Amino acid sequence: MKFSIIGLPKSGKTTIFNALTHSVAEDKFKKENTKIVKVPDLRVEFFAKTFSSKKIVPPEIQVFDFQGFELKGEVRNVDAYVVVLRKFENPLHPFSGPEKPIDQLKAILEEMVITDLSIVENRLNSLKRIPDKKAVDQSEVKVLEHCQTLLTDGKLLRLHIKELPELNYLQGFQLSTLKPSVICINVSDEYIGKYDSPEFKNILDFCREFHFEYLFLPGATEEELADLNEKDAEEYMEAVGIKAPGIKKLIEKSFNALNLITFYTAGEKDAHAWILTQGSTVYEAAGKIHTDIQKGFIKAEVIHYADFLKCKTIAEVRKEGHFKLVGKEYIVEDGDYIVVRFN
Ligand SMILES: Nc1nc2c(ncn2[C@@H]2O[C@H](COP(=O)(O)OP(=O)(O)OP(=O)(O)O)[C@@H](O)[C@H]2O)c(=O)[nH]1
Ligand SMILES: [Mg+2]
Repeated sequence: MKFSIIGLPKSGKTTIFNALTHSVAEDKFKKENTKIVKVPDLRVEFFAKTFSSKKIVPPEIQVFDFQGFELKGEVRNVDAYVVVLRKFENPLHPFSGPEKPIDQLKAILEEMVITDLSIVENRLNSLKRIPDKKAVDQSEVKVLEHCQTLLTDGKLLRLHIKELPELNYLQGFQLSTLKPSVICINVSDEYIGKYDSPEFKNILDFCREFHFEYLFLPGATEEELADLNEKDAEEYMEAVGIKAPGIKKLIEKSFNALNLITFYTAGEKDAHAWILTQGSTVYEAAGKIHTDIQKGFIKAEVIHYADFLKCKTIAEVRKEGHFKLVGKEYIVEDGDYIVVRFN
């Protein structure tokens, strides 16, 4: 899973990148930062303990942070965006964008629409230049023309194109308005605990109307928190009035935006968390583990984490009858522990 942190220049992208990735000494002026974030996951730790696994493999996401604001190349080559909106004063680092978060978001979305429209129109033009009309897939042309109409009307493709055949045609283009975005309002500490104040009402209404996941994050404070040990972090959080590090919430929201769930495999060798799209079958899950396991799939044994928690050992789980023997079509649930039987 890959995420790009985007936002207008000096909105606090690198600050949030540092908080998220626990990098303390990042150079704020580097053009591009990237890091793998191991997502904290209590369930994989539980499975590791239960199976005395030698190694833990938590879910991983790759995060990118770019200087300034451009929707070019690598920036777009991701599964989702974290869109940072600035709501803090910093006279040393003045901001040239609009003061209100909602206007920043509208400017960013407008840029996404324009970029997507030019990609779609370029593709349409190159298809039109092909002399042999029979060589052109007319279904693709139809899908692109539909996108062109939507984008010309300023619409976000994500809210209008949801069916597989259409989505398949658009897969390779990295269209920004087709990707989920998590809106992250980067606030100064004075706003902590005041997120329901009237001045945020319009941005929150906007996020709800357009189905964006959103959250508030005091970026500078979160960056400092990431640098502290657990005890100091707790004291600091209490002092500023934060219940839990916002970064965990950011990951949660990103998972929601992408409809992701986690399933687990575990044994002596390792306890492994795997990321999967909600609604996937156990057959697809097997493919994540290994193509050979998918090819030879016979049945799978499934136990939900919650049942495991009640029983503690696998023998007890079996005794209590929490084991489900399922076929290829079983839809994996978030928190399932899976053993694939294959030949
Ligand atoms: N007071 C305050 N300052 C912040 C906050 N977040 C970031 N800053 C400061 O604002 C300045 C810009 O933050 P960056 O994280 O570098 O912003 P950026 O979006 O990465 O900027 P570019 O990469 O140049 O586009 C830095 O000096 C940060 O320390 C915040 O929540 N509160
Ligand atoms: Mg930066």
